[in-house]
Amino acid sequence: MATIARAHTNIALVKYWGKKDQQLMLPQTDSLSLTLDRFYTDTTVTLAPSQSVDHYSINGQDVTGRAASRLTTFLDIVRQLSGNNTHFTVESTNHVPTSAGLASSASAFAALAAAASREAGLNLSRKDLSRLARRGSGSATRSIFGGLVEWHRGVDDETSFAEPITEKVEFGLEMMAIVIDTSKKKVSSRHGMQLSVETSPFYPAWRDVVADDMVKMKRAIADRNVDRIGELAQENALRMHALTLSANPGYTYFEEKTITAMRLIDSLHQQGVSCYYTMDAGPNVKVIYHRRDREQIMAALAPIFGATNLIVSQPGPGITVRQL
Ligand code: 2P0
Repeated sequence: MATIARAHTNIALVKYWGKKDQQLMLPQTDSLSLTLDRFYTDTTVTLAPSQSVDHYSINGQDVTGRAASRLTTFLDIVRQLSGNNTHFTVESTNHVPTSAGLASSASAFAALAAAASREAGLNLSRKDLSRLARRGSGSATRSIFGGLVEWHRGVDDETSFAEPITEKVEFGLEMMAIVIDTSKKKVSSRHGMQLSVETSPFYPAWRDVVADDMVKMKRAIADRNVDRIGELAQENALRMHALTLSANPGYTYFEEKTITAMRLIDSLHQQGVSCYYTMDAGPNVKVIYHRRDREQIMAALAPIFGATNLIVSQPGPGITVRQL
């Protein structure tokens, strides 16, 4: 027997950038994201009573060292919850277009939470799966659900979970990833966000920004207003990135091509095309727009970035789990 789960990645429109409790993975603020259909992880988990340790592979490569200990720490939580101390074999495949650099711990830990908990005999609700995925990676909390998803920061393990705002996003909202190559080593989001919490003088203001943006973003979603959603997401992303520049030591995820993309989208916007950008803990840029404007945006970006580096994604579904 084995259990296989598929989870899609998500991109935050109101960002999570900082923890209040690093052990329980409680965030400082709420956040809100769009799950994408184009990028996902399939994870197969098998109980392995003969093994004295867990075994992992990602895309056919064995996982060892720090990455493996992080996975074991997570599976220990599953063992504790289920009362089943057996070890696991975990095989993950990331479905991300070749070398796009968009692989994400969000889909990875959401899929692992779903597959491992079921394989260990638990039958968790989606809310409880979201709480469990949170222990692996903050953004994974939201990848249990499809469409537009809100993560309530909560005050403890019980109250920090995600829930969908609308799982069927049928008003034209679309996202295009601009793949920007990087060979530079980035600051991990885990380390980066902690540095921002501890050293950025802007951090207290960020908490207020997010509280305000959550209300505004939910109103824009209720109004099915793609233009307003994009505008708010861009503003929120820029303010998140101000927390990296204002940390001590300051750092940035932007590269030259990131800035080039931002300027190009700004100029398209000034020409009357409704398009906006958001960036995460890396140089890639995601464009937010209404699907009717896709061709026009592609035509403007392709000569600079190359058509193969533009990946269009629709809103995606929530987690699926099946036992083989
Ligand atoms: C987000 N990001 O809301 C934010 C915006 C990146 C920028 O969540 O330490 O991999 O595992 O909780 O979830 C990336 O951070 O960090 C992230 P951990 P995670 O999507």
